[in-house]
This record gives sequence, structure tokens and C-alpha cells, in this order.
Amino acid sequence: MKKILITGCLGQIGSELTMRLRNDYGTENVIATDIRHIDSPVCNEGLFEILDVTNKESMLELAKKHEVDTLIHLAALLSAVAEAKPQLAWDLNMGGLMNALEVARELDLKFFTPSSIGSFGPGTPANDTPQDTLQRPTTMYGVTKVAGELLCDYYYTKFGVDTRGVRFPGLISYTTLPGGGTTDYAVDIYYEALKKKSYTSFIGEGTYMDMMYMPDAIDAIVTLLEADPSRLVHRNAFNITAMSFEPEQIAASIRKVIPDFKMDYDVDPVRQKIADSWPDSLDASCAKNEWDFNPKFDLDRMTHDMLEKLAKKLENDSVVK
Ligand code: VAH
Repeated sequence: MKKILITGCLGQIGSELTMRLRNDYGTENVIATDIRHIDSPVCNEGLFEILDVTNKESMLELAKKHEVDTLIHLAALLSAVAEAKPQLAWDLNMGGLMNALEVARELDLKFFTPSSIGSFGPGTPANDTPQDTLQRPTTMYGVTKVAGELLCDYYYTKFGVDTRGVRFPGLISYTTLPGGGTTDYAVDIYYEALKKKSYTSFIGEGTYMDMMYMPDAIDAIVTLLEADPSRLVHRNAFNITAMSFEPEQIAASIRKVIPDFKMDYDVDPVRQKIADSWPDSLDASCAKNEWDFNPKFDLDRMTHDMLEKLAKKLENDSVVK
């Protein structure tokens, strides 16, 4: 990986991945793109281009202009938004992916795009979900993720495109506000804990989902993309996870730092139905065996880091306003 074009850079993953890759590979070697420009480090502290991923020719033109060797495609709608706008989700998630794969094929680029635990459905074994198992998701988001996995494997076997991907669990970060996901309760809760010492969860008690702190997610992307291809038995997409918890457990973790934190519930039936269709815990052994996946943050370490970093961010934001 020497020169990288990233789509969806203003999203939850892109906003941190862009800064990490600029640090690791050089600012001049990372071309960040998104559908809009905003006043942010992603747009202001390196190469940034406006890109609508549903326009293949403009994506191809940018990849040629910057002479990239790697394409990381992140632009997509997340689960809850996709469920509210299923036709738009199909057009963006699948149309954008096809365009990105075609650009990677035509220019012989290394390629990464994420799948998700959302690619599984109610018929999937819920605990220690295997790498290779039934995938019959009941959401449009999940349909696009399963189709995306199959399309990426097709481009590898049919055209030799070096496609690689992971099935992300819920990702928790402090750099961007939650963006329409089902697991976002586990981001919201930290903001509310700091602002109000209380949170009303839209996901019900006892709902287990796989989760991961963003630094581990970014490490996973870089490690997989730099992995020796001869070791890869799988490609699209690897189960990865760092922890599995339900709302009461993250609340208990927060109370170790904020003892008087309180939580109650107002369950969102749409996002609860999505969450109930997903696994409780994944088996990530293939990722560990094939490319040394090794997450560093458990729930309490994530909680301490998240509350510390988010408190500083909220303080800075209030000073700026
Ligand atoms: C979502 N955060 O909730 C995303 C992710 C596994 C969840 O795909 O849609």
C-alpha cells in the first residue's frame, strides 16, 4: 500500500482512518473523498476531493489523477437509515460498490470495503458465529452487505482484484457523532453520561451485540491490507470482534468512572428488531489465524479512554462555540 484513495472519509470509520493513514503513509499519499466538504481535519489537513461514489467516471478520474495503488471504499448507508430508505440504500451501497470495484479492476488496485455483523440474520448461529455459515439477513443493510461480500469475492476470483474485507461489529468512537446505526446506543451512552449522568437506551436490556473500539477497527484495516496474501484463506469478509455486551454491562462499566450514572429504556422497535436479527458473539479465529488480528481494548479499557477523550472533545467544542 503506497498511495490510497478513501471514499466516505467524513463517516465514523473514515474520519479516523484518514488521519491514521496520513500519519502512517504520509499526508501526500492519502486522498480523502466524500460527497461534501466540511470544516474538519479530514478536509483541511491533507488532500481532499469531493466525490459522489455513484459516479464511476469521476471516481476513475480521481484514482488516475492521483496515481493510487489502493482503494478503500467506505461510503454507504448504515442499518437504521438504510431500513428507512431501502431503495436509496441499495442504489448507494451496491451502485457505489460496483463502481469502486470496477475502478479497482481497471487500475489493478488493492481493495478494501467493510462488511458487518449485519450480514447475518435470525437463522445464523447466534453465539460464536462461525466464519462460514448461513447468511440470510432481514434488513436492506444486511442484504447489501451479503451481496457486497459475494461481489468482492467474485472480483477476486473472476478478475484477480486483490479484495479484502472484515465484518465489523458495532464500532465505538468519539470523533464523530453517531450516524444512523443500530449499535449507536453504545456511542450515545458515553455522550449522555458526560452531559447528564443518565441515558435512555433505545436498545433493550439483555440485547447482546459484538462491539469494538475504533482504534482496534483501524488497526484491523491496516493489518489486513498489509497481510501476506498467501496466508489468506478467506477474503470477504472476515469475522472480527473485540467484545460482546448488552446495555446493562456498558452502564456498569461507565459507573466504575461515573458512580451515579443512571440508565433507563425507551426501546426503538425498528432498531430493536434489527439488533435481534444479528448475532450475539462472533468467532474471529480465522482473522487471528490468517492475518494476526489482535484487538487491544476490552469494555473497561474502552470506557476509560472514551470518557477521557470525549470529555476533552466536548470541552473544546463548547469553547469553540
Ligand atoms: C450499524 N454501526 O449499526 C453499524 C454497524 C454492526 C453495526 O454495521 O448499522
